[in-house]
Amino acid sequence: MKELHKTEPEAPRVFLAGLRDSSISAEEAADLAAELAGLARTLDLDIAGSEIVHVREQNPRYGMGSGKARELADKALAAGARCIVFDRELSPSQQRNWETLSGISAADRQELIIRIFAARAKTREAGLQAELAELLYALPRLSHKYVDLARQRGGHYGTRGSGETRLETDKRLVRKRIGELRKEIEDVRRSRRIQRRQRERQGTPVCALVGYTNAGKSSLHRALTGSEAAVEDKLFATLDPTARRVSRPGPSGSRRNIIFTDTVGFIRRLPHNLVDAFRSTLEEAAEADILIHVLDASDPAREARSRTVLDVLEDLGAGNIPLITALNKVDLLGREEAAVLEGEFPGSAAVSAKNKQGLDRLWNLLEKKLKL
Ligand SMILES: Nc1nc2c(ncn2[C@@H]2O[C@H](COP(=O)(O)OP(=O)(O)OP(=O)(O)O)[C@@H](O)[C@H]2O)c(=O)[nH]1
Ligand SMILES: [Mg+2]
Repeated sequence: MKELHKTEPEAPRVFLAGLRDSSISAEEAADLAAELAGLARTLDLDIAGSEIVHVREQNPRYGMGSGKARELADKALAAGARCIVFDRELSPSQQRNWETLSGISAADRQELIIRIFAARAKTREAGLQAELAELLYALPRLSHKYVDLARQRGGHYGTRGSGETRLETDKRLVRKRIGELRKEIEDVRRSRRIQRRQRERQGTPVCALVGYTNAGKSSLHRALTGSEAAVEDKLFATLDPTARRVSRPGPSGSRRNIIFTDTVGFIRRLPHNLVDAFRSTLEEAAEADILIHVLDASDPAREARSRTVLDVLEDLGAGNIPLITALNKVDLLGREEAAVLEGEFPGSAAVSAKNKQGLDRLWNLLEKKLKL
């Protein structure tokens, strides 16, 4: 099955539909649309076209008026797309309505993110969590046309069949597998907890690097620890928390240890199924003694990114952990701009993980906060 999918010559052609209503500004809609294109590129999808639809009429059937919906479906078909990807969560029934209307597959941002996680999961733990997220997402959508995007993993949960009986069997199998996965993940979580307790007993403080995907967390982790974590200009390059201990010279010849954990990146509208499935990984941040929030300072949307990260941290129960902001990629900014930014973000250090710039200031902030 996998082989068959690997040899598929063409990338699936998709049409991207950003949606804008009165709740978001034109700027934010454009930024979200650009991000959706980034997610599609990460999956190697062939972008046939894109459009930001201005939604004035809230029709629950399609999430927009039926005239607009028809127009959008026609555009996607004319562009030769095999799938329309919406930048908004589609309910299972909306997804079906779109597929009936257009005759092609309909997907949403959540599905792209879940597919990326599934495609990039390398370790057993990440694999279990990604599969759980996929199944939680798939369960209410077993009749959805998965053909297009499933090629990354080969639609292993059998959605090809048709007819009630087949679907009911699938549902039972999927539920059973979800139960197994939850149990296996709980085991992994338990051993993580034990590891953490051991570290606590040794009194070694843990610093987790958190932040938006592609902000440079792995790069900074590498710069601080000299480790070899994968750095890639792709979204969600890291799915497993990599921990590494660093020994620093302390007062009067003593040594101070600190553990740095690299973590999975955040993104706006993170699928709740994914947060649920990846809770044990995300917990690494919630259990840290201190957080370094890595922010891409060269990104014009850095304020929105920063807010997303702080919101997710709050959700994870990590809102009260001391936090230092590392304004990363300042090599792409002018010196003055970097200084102004440091003023705007209290308790921050302008750094470049790439050029190893500003790391002394970051260490100072860290040692002060940890009272090392
Ligand atoms: N110019 C510049 N680029 C950087 C810097 N730090 C990281 N990058 C680049 O930003 C991209 C993302 O870096 P990563 O370290 O993989 O980012 P991440 O936050 O770990 O990303 P995910 O694991 O995907 O969430 C890579 O192309 C890096 O080379 C920096 O200080 N300056
Ligand atoms: Mg990373």
